[in-house]
Amino acid sequence: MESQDPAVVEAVKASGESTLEKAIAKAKETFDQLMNVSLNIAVTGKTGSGKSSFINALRGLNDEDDGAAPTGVTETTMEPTMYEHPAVPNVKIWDLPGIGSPNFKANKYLKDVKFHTYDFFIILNSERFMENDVMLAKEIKKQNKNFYFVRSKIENDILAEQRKKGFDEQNILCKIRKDCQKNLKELGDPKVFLISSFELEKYDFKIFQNTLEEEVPDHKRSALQQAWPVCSSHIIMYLL
Ligand SMILES: Nc1nc2c(ncn2[C@@H]2O[C@H](COP(=O)(O)OP(=O)(O)O)[C@@H](O)[C@H]2O)c(=O)[nH]1
Ligand SMILES: [Mg+2]
Repeated sequence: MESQDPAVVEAVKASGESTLEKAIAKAKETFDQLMNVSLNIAVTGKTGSGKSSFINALRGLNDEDDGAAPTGVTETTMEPTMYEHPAVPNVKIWDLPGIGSPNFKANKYLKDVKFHTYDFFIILNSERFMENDVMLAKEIKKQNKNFYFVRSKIENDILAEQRKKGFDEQNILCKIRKDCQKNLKELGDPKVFLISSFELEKYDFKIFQNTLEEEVPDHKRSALQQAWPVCSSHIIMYLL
């Protein structure tokens, strides 16, 4: 199975093996090991956007339950805190402090929360698209990583709009979704989910859960490609 493709020849050379078969075997071993390691997902966004409440919802906990992430109307998350995903092994969800509070000013935030150490991100936003969302998305893109965009507290938007004449829930949801997508188009074009951590049966919460569970292998693969430059995409292609 010798390939003439210069990129493959180069990748075999970089692997330190003499043949493509051996390079694939070595890549597979490392790949299997790495697929068993953790995927670190950081939940980030503005302070008070609902990050900790969202993580509790993902873990099937109420905010007051033992072991739940502290939530509240004042700043409660003072350092990155890890929670295991309840259904997917090796997935760690990190509850990050909020960006933009006096304790975590935007200009120092990335360093303070060790932003570069996570593999995948969820940006949570509870209102209009803001400058800090752009900054976070750009930073994730710069690191060649990916994120989902979650627009939270969506039931509040519905409640406010209900007071207007000609209210149409689907219309409002569609408008918010399109606005998020428009703002994110140049910033990685991520999947957008509209959720309420208080009404999990409504909106996109279930879709979010399913998407995350289905896409964990993809996210691990991308993390692997970031972490292991020798394993070029040409070799990985043979493994999948
Ligand atoms: N209406 C509404 N309030 C929410 C929702 N999620 C969180 N909150 C409230 O928003 C406030 C901040 O939530 P928290 O999870 O602590 O935000 P964090 O600072 O991003 O971690 C708390 O009072 C929560 O109860 C939601 O989906 N809908
Ligand atoms: Mg919090």
